[in-house]
Amino acid sequence: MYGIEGRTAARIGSAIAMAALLGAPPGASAQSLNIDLGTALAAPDDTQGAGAGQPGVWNNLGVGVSPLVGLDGMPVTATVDVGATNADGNAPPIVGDDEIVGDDFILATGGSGWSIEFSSLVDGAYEVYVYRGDNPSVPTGAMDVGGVAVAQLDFANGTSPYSFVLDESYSVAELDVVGGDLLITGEGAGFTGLAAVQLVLVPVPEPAAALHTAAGALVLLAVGRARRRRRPVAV
Ligand SMILES: [Ca+2]
Ligand SMILES: [Ca+2]
Ligand SMILES: [Ca+2]
Repeated sequence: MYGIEGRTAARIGSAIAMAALLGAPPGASAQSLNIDLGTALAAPDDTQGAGAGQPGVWNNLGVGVSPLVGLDGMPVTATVDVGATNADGNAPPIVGDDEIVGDDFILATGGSGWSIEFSSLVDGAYEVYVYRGDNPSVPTGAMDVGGVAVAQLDFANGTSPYSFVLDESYSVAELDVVGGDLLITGEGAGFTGLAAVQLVLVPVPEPAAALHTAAGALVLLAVGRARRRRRPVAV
């Protein structure tokens, strides 16, 4: 009898361990990020979802290495290194909330180009949104977003006042982050710049959810069997 109980307990234990493993918080949601580039204006409001439709706290970044906060305002492990001539690009007048994103931007002069290098991101599939500034003299330049070529965004194709229009004021690249690193660059003659970046970590619900459900069913099954075995025999 003891042996059967022991094996049952072991089965329950392993099932619970598996469920805990599969149900463990992936820390994934913490890696979707809103990043406003340019320090001429303060960060956009938390309600600003921009092109990604992703409201949350915006990091307000200039040039150099910066820590990052997630959409909930809490620090994340990832950091970013922004390379540009300066973070002073601006495009007054400011007409509407969307221009808080587009009216300030990092600026590269003399064809030097700009770069945004993330480290220690959570690996996975991302949608990366990149935004031009609201200035006719400062296109993005031809971009490389984590190995994906993205055509230059410039004011000539844009809307007025500045608003979020796909392939006019912003573009989206889909890619996989491996090893925590993501490099975004822009190159072109004369002035180039970038106004904002949004990282959207794409959830992978199908296999994970199915496994999670299967593990949960296994636990219920094991517990149910154990209870039946433990039921006292009527005298
Ligand atoms: Ca800003
Ligand atoms: Ca403007
Ligand atoms: Ca900006």
